[in-house]
Amino acid sequence: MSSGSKRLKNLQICRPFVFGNMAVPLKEDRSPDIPTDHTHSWTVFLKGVNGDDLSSFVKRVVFKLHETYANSTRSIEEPPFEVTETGWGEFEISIRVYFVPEASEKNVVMYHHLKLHPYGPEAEQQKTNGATVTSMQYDEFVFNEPTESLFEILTKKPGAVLPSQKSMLVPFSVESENEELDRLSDAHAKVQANIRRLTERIHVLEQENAALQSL
Ligand code: SLL
Repeated sequence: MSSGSKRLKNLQICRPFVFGNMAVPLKEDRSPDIPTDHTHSWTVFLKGVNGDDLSSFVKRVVFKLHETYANSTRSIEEPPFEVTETGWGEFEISIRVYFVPEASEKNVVMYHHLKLHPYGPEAEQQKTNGATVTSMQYDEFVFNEPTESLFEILTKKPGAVLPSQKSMLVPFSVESENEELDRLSDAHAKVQANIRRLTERIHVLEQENAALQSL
């Protein structure tokens, strides 16, 4: 094993991020290069929270667009991890994140439904104003028992760790995870038993009801 690829036991380290899109309706003064059926300009993105740079541990982000787009698989190798396009329709975008090799982490995929049209209580108002639509969500990369190299990258590089992020170092162990799994399967068994009991009860009541109906 090369140095740094050893894993740190009983440790979990998280990094927050947001992903989603913003969109604006195209105006009258649109570029003549934009196809006439296109109605919006949009950007789909994945980025750190509070301006955090993810590129110390994110190697590449692959955005998979609808196949109506030319070269629908867009691989972005450096920040900003985003794709800007114009179009007419909403669709699901897959966002696959590849980590630096030192991390020895599998890639992860998220799905984002591209939003072009205002939604929610103020939708009509926003539509009239041609307001920017934003649809995004918060999530966290969770690294269980990270490699020493990844830990180094996430905590030791200048500017890589904010004091508040120290609280994101929480104990993790295979044992505590197994205990959690035991608790979950106990709970599952109890719920199943309850469902069985209630199903039988319903069955009895239905039979009683049928008997009454036939009187
Ligand atoms: C819909 N199911 O019908 C969706 C598909 C596809 C949107 C939306 C392509 C632009 C172009 C474009 O906007 N596709 O490359 O010409 O709403």
